[in-house]
Amino acid sequence: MTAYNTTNHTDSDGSEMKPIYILNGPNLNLLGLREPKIYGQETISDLEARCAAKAKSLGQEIVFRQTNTEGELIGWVHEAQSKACGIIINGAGYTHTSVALHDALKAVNIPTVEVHLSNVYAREPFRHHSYISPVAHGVICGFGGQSYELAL
Ligand code: CA2
Repeated sequence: MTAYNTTNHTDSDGSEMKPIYILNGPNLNLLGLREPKIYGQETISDLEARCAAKAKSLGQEIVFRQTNTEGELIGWVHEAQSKACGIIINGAGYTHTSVALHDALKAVNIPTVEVHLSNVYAREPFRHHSYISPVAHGVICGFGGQSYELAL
């Protein structure tokens, strides 16, 4: 996945400008290829481009990543502590299962927004509980790709 964080970007006061990490969990690489009625037609690359355009309009750098592996996702959360100014995370299935992801997000003290494409509360009961929500500053769900833009 492309990383949109370029080097040597500075803020107006000359200080280093850190990117927002946009982290995506398992199976989101299938976006646009399966289940379009639930998740829409947009592919993960389309979503990345949408986020990059929104971030550019805000003068904000982003790093956009997707993984199917819990440990890799947790490693990126740890990395964000020193390299990012915030996290936007769609934990996908791990949202509803991962105490380890909860613990990792709790351990980093940068603003975190949980996002979902679908309205998880209008879906099966097992999607109504999130291990991320208690350690996120805010939650946005149900707006498709726009959830990510709102988070930015
Ligand atoms: O609505 C969301 O963004 C979800 O995080 C998506 C997850 C789901 O487990 C959460 O409850 C809500 C699923 C991501 C898998 O995405 C697919 C996309 C196309 C085809 C199959 C799966």
